[in-house]
Amino acid sequence: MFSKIVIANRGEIALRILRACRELGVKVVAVHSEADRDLKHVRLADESVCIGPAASADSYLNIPAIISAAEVTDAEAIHPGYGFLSENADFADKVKKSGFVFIGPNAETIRMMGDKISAKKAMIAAGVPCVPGDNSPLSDNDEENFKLARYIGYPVIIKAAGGGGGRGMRTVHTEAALINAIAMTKAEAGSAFGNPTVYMEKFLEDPRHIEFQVMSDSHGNAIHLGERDCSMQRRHQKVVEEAPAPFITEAQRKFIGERCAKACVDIGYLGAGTFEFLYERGEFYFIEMNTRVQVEHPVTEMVTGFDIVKEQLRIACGEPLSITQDQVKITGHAIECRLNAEDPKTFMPCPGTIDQFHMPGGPGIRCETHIYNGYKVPPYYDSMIGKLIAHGETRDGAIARMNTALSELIIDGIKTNIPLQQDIMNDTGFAAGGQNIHYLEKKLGIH
Ligand code: MV4
Repeated sequence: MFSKIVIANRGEIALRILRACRELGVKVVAVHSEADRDLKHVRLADESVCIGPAASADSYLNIPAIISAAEVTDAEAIHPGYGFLSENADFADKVKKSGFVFIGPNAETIRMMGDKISAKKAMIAAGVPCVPGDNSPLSDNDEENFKLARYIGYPVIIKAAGGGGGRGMRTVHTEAALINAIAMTKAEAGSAFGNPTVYMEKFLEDPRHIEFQVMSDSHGNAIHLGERDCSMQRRHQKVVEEAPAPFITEAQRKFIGERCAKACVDIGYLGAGTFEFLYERGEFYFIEMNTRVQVEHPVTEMVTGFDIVKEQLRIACGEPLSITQDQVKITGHAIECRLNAEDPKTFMPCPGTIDQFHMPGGPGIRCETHIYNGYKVPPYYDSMIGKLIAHGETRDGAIARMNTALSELIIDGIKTNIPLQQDIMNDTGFAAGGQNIHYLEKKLGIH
């Protein structure tokens, strides 16, 4: 195992990674911005290095500063967490070339998955079902594009190869709108991602968003840890996630999960990863792969009893996977509510000082947060300040525990989305389970 690593992140995930390091006897270097001196994991770390001003571009995205911090502290590896540099192939490259281990897949794998066309091609080759489309860059030939759209069948969606996570896409319902939509998406993609390449897919109108967690080692072994349903979202921000996905059968889980694991072996994947699917009318369609640990990884940990972050560290230092597929058992049901410092009605971020914090507890409750009494939520970063996870024997049991926990949770001094989460936990549609990606926005009156 490593003796010391750098955590190149902040907030709850930095604390989560620190806890995994503690359990494995790994020393921790916290790198932080000038605005983050009082973060909980910075206080708990063995060493800390200030890497720049509050703005992310000058600190958490400052590659030379982070690598210098690893050098001066004599660390062996860098854990990128999620967001920031976690899916930046150039960062993974530079970390390796500087003599450190990047805790994640190889730069080439990150690059391949960052290009949504090459990702799809790799998945088709591995036998993972994808959304119908031709999986190659659209040409400038209008007639060819008309032909392709007619062949796929309207509605179609034009997506930027360099996009993902909801950025750089346009739906097209009629032939009359096609050519302009391609031109507009190309122009936007060129300026937003530095890559004007776009591709076309069948547009699925009311899918669920279901993703499979995988872990793959450097010895040719890969496992899947089942799936999560992340359909409760607003403007591409997930609000509630759960595992397992309601109404997905053991046979479906095995079929898709085994294909994801095989794909990992085929592409030489390393570490934790997520295969994102759209699920409609009983069929799964791959859309993207995330090459990082995800915000919602705890719901998978709660139903499998498996520590994904500790396993990331073991895999990164060359150990084989600590379990085999037949040791993966899904037990009960877990739900995660994201806790945001925001107005529950307008969704405007709401930074400020937390003057009272009470963490809920009891059987099956897990609270992942870095906040404490007197902590000041800075205005410079994402508004997510933590996550509340409830595990129960059944989905209804998990909802009941989440409701109890939300009623115990006190975060005073700032506005939070706790009232929204209580509203969702008491929603009859949510209680029924299996709602699609448009459900929450419709409930909130966004059309
Ligand atoms: C789609 C789609 C429908 N059909 N692709 C949005 C985020 C990005 N990861 C892919 N996204 C979508 N791709 C086809 N062919 C609908 C979405 C989509 C979506 C997907 C997952 C979760 C929330 C979403 C919200 C709006 C649109």
